[in-house]
Amino acid sequence: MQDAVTAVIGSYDIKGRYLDRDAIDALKAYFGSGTARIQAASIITSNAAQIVKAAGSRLFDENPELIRPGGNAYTTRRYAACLRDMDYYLRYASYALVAGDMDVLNERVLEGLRETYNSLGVPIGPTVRGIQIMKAIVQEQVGAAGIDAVGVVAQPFEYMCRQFSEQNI
Ligand SMILES: CCC1=C(C)/C(=C/C2=NC(=C\c3[nH]c(/C=C4\NC(=O)[C@H](C)[C@H]4CC)c(C)c3CCC(=O)O)/C(CCC(=O)O)=C2C)NC1=O
Repeated sequence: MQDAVTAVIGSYDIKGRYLDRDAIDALKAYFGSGTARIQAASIITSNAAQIVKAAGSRLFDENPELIRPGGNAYTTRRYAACLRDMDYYLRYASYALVAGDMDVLNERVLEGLRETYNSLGVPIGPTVRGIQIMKAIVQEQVGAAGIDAVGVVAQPFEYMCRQFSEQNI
């Protein structure tokens, strides 16, 4: 698992080089947005249950077939599993946000997930949509709190959506 600092140090260590201008700029950007990232993560933490619930309702409003007989989130057990998955995405997004690096998402969330989803018939499209809805809610809350992180908070959500939409995860 890596963060923005260990990522930079790791890549310079491999080359055996001192941190150059590019490295310093990357580190400055990370530390410069550090407080805002942490404040945004704290908003996610405080509102997690509400964010997941609201995103779930919006997702099922848009895709009612998911919770009808034959839908993948039909039955109380699968409905709960779906919301639990949304909660995983939100929690790990908050970690990646603080880390300033997406590695934690690859390592802890995305690896092998597509195979699992395919074998259980969990549809990828609506899953991606659920993550996008959570992104929009978080951006709204972060913006409303006056935190200058509306752009960086999008990154982990967009990363997960992108990885889901590609083949080999
Ligand atoms: C922390 C990393 C992590 C992730 C991401 C994770 C996901 C995950 N989601 C699962 C199931 C599931 N995931 C869903 C999700 C959905 N169905 C839908 O129609 C919606 C589109 C979507 C919600 C947005 C459902 C319904 C199941 C249960 C499927 C089944 O058992 O038939 C399973 C199978 C095992 C289980 O039911 O617990 C895993 C491993 N587990 C992990 O440890």
